[in-house]
Amino acid sequence: MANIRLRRDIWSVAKQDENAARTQEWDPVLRGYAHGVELMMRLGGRANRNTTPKPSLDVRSWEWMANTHLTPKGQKHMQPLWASCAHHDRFFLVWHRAYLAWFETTIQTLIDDREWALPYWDYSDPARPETLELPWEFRVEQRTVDGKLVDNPLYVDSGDRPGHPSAEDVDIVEAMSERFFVREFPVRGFGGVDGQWKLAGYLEAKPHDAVHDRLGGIMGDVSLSARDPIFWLHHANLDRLWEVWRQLDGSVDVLDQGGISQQLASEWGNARFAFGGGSTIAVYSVDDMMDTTTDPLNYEYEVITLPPDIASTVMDNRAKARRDAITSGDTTLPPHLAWIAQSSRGLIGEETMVPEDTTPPRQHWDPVASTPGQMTVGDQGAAHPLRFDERQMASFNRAATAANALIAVDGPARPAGIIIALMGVRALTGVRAPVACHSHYIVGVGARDGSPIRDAGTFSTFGLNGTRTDEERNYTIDATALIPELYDDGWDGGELVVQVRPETPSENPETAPKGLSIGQITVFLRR
Ligand SMILES: [Cu+2]
Repeated sequence: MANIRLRRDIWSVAKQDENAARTQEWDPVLRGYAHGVELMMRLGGRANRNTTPKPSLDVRSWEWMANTHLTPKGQKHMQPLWASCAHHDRFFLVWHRAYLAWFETTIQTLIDDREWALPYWDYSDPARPETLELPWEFRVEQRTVDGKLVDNPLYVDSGDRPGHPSAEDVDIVEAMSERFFVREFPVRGFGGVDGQWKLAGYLEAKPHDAVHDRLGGIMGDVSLSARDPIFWLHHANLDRLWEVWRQLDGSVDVLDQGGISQQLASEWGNARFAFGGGSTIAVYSVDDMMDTTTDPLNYEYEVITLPPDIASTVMDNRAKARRDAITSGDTTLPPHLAWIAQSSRGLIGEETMVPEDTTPPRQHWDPVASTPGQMTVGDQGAAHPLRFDERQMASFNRAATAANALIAVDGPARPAGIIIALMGVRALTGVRAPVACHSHYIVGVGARDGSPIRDAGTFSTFGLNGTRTDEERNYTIDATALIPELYDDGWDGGELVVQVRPETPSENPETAPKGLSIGQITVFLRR
């Protein structure tokens, strides 16, 4: 049996300050990493934007590694297994797990150390705000090896890595509060959605996309991001957060989840991920990826518990979602158990002992309004009034009134939820700015034309900058929490103004990113 290696928290092994990182010998974990990265770079590729397309490139080189994720626009000499990453996709977590395993094995071979394991960058502990900044080992231009100052292969020029995430960007409460790996569109699961639409799961949207975008530069450009040595520690952390989620009470991973589509079940059972080229190809099955402590993975994480404050908020959110499902009749529990749950709630309170559902609650979301065609979002943002379709509303009202017989109403029924879906989002082309679109956008809603716009949520556009111009993303924003405020604003429940704007408009309109085009905006109401 192979040894189980420990993937360490970078903060357990990193130096405390700049001077120490430059003048003292590093921890063996980081020494091994720097050595491995250096050897890979010697075989081809650097941590910058320059691409040196070579027809004969070593499979173990830095460039081959990075191109396997995605290749820069206009890349020549493509290889069959390049550009194979899965984004905004339910395979996001499992594909990247295999990718990291292949990377880790490559480093082990190059540095001839079978015990070496990739460290992870944990940035999501509110009690350690300093962890939002990169460790010094990734920021000093030179380091000390055997008493001599040498170039640091983990260093990236600040122009290629201009920023760092905020506490909000790395907030994992929303992701960890979701119990199910996949949900049905327009609702998202922890890891993605089931069905035909492509949509990021909660974890991929945040912290994954948000951290990429906030570091900016190479990391903010999906086609170059794997050239930055911090990429691998960011992804090791996301892989760890999947393990953190899996061990939380009530989490249902995809294979244990009831009600998933036949297509997903067979995709999940049959998927294989291949890396490398020529005579050195590594193949991983999804099955191989479901237990990190067995072959071929053989690793564990130093910490897979949530910080205490986050853990209590997450468990409260999960309990509340469960009570809501029971009281609204959305539960998939067998009727007698649902009845016990419902009738004992008042007597026993919140700690009712009822088995956890392994199937997501049944929810009915009606599309009630869509934009007629494509809209563009420039530097100043754009707003669209959406009148709800009368026939859709008639059926929504009938169903909603039947479900809540006690609150019959004349006008539109009060929705139990609102989701705004932005479908077919692309970056506009023809740019003078370094990027085609802003990295962060805010979605706001208003009761009617002229009403105040209330912010419903944000999305990061990681994946749209640096890729093909026909690359598309879909985003959903849950505006349910704003329903009371919309009524305060005099909402008639028959229309909604949807606004999309960059979080930070450019200071200089001349060099502003051109922005986004949105194929369609759809408003969903929950009965
Ligand atoms: Cu990534």
